[in-house]
Amino acid sequence: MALPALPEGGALDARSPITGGRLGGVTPATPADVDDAVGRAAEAFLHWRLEPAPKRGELVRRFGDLLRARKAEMAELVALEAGKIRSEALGEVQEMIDVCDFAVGLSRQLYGRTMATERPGHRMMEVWHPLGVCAVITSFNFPSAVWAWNAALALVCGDPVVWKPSEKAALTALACDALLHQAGAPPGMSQVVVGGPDVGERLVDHPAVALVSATGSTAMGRAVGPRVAARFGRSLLELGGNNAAIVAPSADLDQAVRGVVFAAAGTAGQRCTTLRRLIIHRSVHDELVDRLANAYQSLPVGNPLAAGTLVGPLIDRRAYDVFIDALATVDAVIGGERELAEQAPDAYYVRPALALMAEQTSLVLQETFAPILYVLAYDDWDEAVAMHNAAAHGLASSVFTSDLREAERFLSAAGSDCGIANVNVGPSGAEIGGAFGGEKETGGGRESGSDAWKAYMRRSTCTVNYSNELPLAQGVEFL
Ligand code: UN1
Repeated sequence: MALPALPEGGALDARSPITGGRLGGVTPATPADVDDAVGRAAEAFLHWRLEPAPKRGELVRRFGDLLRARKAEMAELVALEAGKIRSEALGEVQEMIDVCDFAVGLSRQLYGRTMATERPGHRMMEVWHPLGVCAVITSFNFPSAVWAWNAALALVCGDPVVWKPSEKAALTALACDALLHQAGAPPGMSQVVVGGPDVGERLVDHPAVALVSATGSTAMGRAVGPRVAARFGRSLLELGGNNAAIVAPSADLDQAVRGVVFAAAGTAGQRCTTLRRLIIHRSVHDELVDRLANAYQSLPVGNPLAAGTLVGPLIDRRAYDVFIDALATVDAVIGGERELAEQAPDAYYVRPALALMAEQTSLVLQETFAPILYVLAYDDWDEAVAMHNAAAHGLASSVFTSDLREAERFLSAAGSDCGIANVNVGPSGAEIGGAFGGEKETGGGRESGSDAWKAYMRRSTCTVNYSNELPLAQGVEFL
């Protein structure tokens, strides 16, 4: 496995999980650089907020066009830096294109309401205004799409973006930013600050940052949320999940096998929406486990850019250690071996693991960001839902069933407690049109589609009196 030579840059190493080798160097930002970036963004905001929203949408449309034209190259960079297989890397770029299209449409649909007023000769309405500088903090596993969900919406909503990508995926961030400038982003509207927690903290605490949109671990969110709240800033948190699927007796098992294997082993188990817990009715448990075991044993693991590979590498040694540590204490395991250690000693390829568990231990209930699927059995529906909802996270969830009642119960108020609930669809691979995010330790934020745009704007409730009187609300008499 050989890596391409990329231009040399700064002091921070950019590495590829494909070999563990160095791709190039990136210049890390200092705290003063972060302040400068926020200052430039605040300056750009003063102009951009006055551009009509459909004109702002033009920029995003041009950016989407460039992404279409450069889709294959961008995907190659995503594959090199994050280790995604080509089709998933192409999917990630497609997700950016899709959200650009969505945002362009949205730029003509930032609707406010008018409300019936209780006073004669008055009109009451809400108007949505640009919010201000948005800081976007992203993780390595979706090195471009998650930023695009935020940036495309923020730009049409009138906000500049300062992006702190994962240090593990800085080259992809720089490429996205370069394309956005090629599309005509005015100075200060899109900036990247590369670095570690000190860079993130500077953004989080900066009084001129109106919104901090952060994707990462619950530990990160626990640090970010209160700090932003302490200065009355706004935060949008997307903190991963411990996603489960219930497989009911009536499930179409062919569908369940395909849905489960993609959701659990796809992206080498490194999505926030990865399936981590499989709760199978005892009547179909053994058959489904056999079929999954066969599928897992034949999954092609290897260089993500090679044709036919379905499982690429883990991001780094640390991810591998977490994987091994978790597997050390499970009841029984299928798969889980390290692969290709001789050909790529500094890379970490593993066969995804099925861990058969008698009960939901504390290990099962914590998010392990690796391709381990904990498999559990259940006897009755209420027990399955209770097991499902026992995790601290609340991101994505699924039921595989042909029983209408079970499907509806899963989607009801007494069913899945997650932000995303699916029937006969795995928990990962959500489309951009829906609001993306989850409850509990997932952080409560919503990004991407539906009305997630409201997080990037401020609401002004406006009342106009066009009468010659001055009636007071609630019938109050004064003067
Ligand atoms: C993430 O893993 O951080 O639903 C985002 C999905 C993708 C996005 C995942 N559309 O799996």
